[in-house]
Amino acid sequence: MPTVDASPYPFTFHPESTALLIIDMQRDFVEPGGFGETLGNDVSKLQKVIPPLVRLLGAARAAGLPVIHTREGHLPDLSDCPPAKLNRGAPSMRIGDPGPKGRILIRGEYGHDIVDDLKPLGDEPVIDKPGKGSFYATNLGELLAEKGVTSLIVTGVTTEVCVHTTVREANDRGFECLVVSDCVGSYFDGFQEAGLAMIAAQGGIFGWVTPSDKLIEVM
Ligand code: TIU
Repeated sequence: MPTVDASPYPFTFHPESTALLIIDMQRDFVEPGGFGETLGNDVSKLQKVIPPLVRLLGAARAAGLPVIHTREGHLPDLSDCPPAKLNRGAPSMRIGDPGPKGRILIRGEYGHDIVDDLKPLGDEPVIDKPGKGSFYATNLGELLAEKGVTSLIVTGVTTEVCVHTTVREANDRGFECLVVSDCVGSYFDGFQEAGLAMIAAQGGIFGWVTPSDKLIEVM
């Protein structure tokens, strides 16, 4: 069985029960003029995730692992966006407002879609989610059960928000999670470091962490 050098100890996985999960690699988070920037973030910080993630995605496809993409966003009428999310803080634009890449964080808009470099193939499921977690109000749990997946290779953005929420949800559902350190990204350097440390601390309380080169070598 493939084993990857990881923190806090090596991660062993069965290729037939492991999927690559790519969380929210949307223009709205990684490009100017989207949701991330409206919240006051420097979106260029997330762009460095793309090249290693392109390599990892290629390796996963070549190895035949299922690949699942997620997108955070809302219905055009905002009926799935709780007021607590819509009205929070003082962003420069709110969810649903017209931005340069379409309505902010709305399904079907250009800005809501996945960046070109990581475009899903036709047979790769894309899970649309209204929340930070990938399991909340989605069919991800059922999809993974159908595919017999019990381990997740977790990538995407942002480390301390949607990646962490998803990894925590996955843990409570019994999945083993390997988080790929250079394939997840944060707008905040301190959160990136702490977010990764939290996953592997306490004997791997939420899972394992490894850089992409070690994983690609094993794949
Ligand atoms: N703001 C932020 O860091 N993240 C989000 O709002 N969503 C995701 O992480 N995808």
